Amino acid sequence: MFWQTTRFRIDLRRPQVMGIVNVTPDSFSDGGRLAGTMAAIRHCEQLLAQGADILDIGGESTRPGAAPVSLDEELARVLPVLDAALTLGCPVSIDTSKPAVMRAVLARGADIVNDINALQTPGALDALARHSSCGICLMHMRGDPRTMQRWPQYDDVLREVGEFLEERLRACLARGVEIERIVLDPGIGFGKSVAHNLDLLRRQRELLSLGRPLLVGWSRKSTLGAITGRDISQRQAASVAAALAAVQSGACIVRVHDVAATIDALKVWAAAGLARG
Ligand code: HH2
Repeated sequence: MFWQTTRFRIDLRRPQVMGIVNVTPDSFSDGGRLAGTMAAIRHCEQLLAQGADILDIGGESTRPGAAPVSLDEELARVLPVLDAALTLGCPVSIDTSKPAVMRAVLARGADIVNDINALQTPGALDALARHSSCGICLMHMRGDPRTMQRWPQYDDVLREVGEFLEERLRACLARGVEIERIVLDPGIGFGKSVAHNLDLLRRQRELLSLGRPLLVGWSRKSTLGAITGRDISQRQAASVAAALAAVQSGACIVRVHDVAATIDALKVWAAAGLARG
């Protein structure tokens, strides 16, 4: 299995670690934006030094209850970090749902667009279908980040997430997007209860029948806090355990904050011969 992206054809026979780079500074008052940009670029370099395979840069928080960020603000946060990351020799993904951001980052050479809204925003699918080769991550979310945790309800979360991802995959293919450009993500924590998220992990293999690689992000999410009773800053071990369980259940890409720890765990997993193929 491969993931075709703008500059790289990523070999997914070895699990890939996508390092998270959030460029969502709280304050611009103290030297502000430049400091945020430089810190994010340094963070990119650190994640690569730790062995990250892919960088995922985001300029808008998607945590439950997060307020939307304007287009100008998101571009100002993301573009300078993207430009620097593109010189580092690894695939660079941009986490956005805004078609104008997608167009801007693809024009600058971004390798992947990671959309928690699965290209449902008007103009998003157009922007990506017009590009000849960028990678695409289609994620399932119910509702939007402001409201998604209010009443998450499903008859069968696996079936409903699977049907949604299949519909979005078909929408891309109908627009002429090559299938090798697309990976799918069940969207852990996006409009799902603790029980739904755990169902998605336990039965994750059912999603492999969609025929595309799975990208999964458990890192530091609230379900791990509910299980362990730990604050967000203390969820590294739980995050690594969840990433490993996801890979064991067929995920090809894990989206993580704690790259070094995740890579150590995957090395042990691979050395024990637990890797597929
Ligand atoms: N989770 C978050 C953001 N983007 N993209 C994909 N494909 N899958 C995910 O699970 C996913 C995602 C939320 O996590 P985080 O980046 O830690 O938080 P925030 O959005 O607040 O920056």
